[in-house]
Amino acid sequence: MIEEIFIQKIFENDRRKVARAISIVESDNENSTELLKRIYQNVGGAYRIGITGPPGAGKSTITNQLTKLYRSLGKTVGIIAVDPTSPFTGGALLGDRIRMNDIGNDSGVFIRSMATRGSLGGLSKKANDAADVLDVAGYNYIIMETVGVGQSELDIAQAADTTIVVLVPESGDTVQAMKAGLMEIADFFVVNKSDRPDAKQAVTALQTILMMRPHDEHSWMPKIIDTIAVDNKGIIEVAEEISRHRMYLDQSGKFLKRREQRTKIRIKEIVEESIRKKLWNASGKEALNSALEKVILGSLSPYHIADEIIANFKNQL
Ligand SMILES: Nc1nc2c(ncn2[C@@H]2O[C@H](COP(=O)(O)OP(=O)(O)OP(=O)(O)O)[C@@H](O)[C@H]2O)c(=O)[nH]1
Ligand SMILES: [Mg+2]
Repeated sequence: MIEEIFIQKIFENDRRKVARAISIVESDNENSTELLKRIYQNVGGAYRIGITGPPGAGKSTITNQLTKLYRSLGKTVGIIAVDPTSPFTGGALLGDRIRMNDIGNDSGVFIRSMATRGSLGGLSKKANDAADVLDVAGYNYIIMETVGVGQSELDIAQAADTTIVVLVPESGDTVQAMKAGLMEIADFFVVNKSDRPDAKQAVTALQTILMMRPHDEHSWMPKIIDTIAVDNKGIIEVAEEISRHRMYLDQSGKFLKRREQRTKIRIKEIVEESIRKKLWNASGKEALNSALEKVILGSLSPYHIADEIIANFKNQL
């Protein structure tokens, strides 16, 4: 049972209550469902930015600089970092941690990290739920940083209004990005670490790949922006491109379509998570374990057992 005063405090952006609310949604229990239902009427004010890319590309550095830029414009920023090695979790080098501190102590910034370790399923659901909490707390921008490696991480990055893919000039990075499915989800690219020698070639190579993709004059063409995030170079251009993309979404009517699509995926995710949890409750697990021997000895196939478990599950519904 969640008290009304608690919900009100979240809407007022009471930091401790917001932190508590995120812990509740991370726990993913009945309280979490109740909380998310009750705040939902206020969701939708924040603009969501997904930042993804290979490990160490500079995603956190860009997030940090972008946040400082938005703060200087009077905007507030909520950050969700899904990455166990991220500086936001304190797992990084001292230098990175110091850089994070200068935004971490700002009352207009809320940083939350979520570990991928140990939470295989539902990560994307939890990250989106946490984003809803920050949204209703009134943050203008929500930045979601994920390492672009697994499907779950891609789902998170894609659940944004604008998705940025960060690459570095190293040869092969672009090829890797293509393999990881990063090319399809990018609204624009950032080639960070442009202080490195091969930066120009990397941008050209990326441009060539993008030109080969089918497009016409009406479709959105992802731009490539080179940055040196450590020196705060190119960050204004990143912010401008976010605004340009936002305007494009608004004017083309794609903004609502995108949110519609996102909502659809999200509902499916919630339903699937809920079924999965119910399915493997105590009786589901027991049925599975007690049937194993018969399957190993060959008297029943795994499909027989699966049918039985599903039939049991239907009866419980
Ligand atoms: N030379 C150079 N180094 C940079 C630049 N931007 C970031 N770095 C450094 O690259 C390292 C990784 O930066 P992060 O911002 O932590 O990268 P990340 O993508 O968030 O890393 P993970 O979250 O661990 O995947 C740090 O040591 C940064 O200081 C840049 O433009 N040039
Ligand atoms: Mg990081």
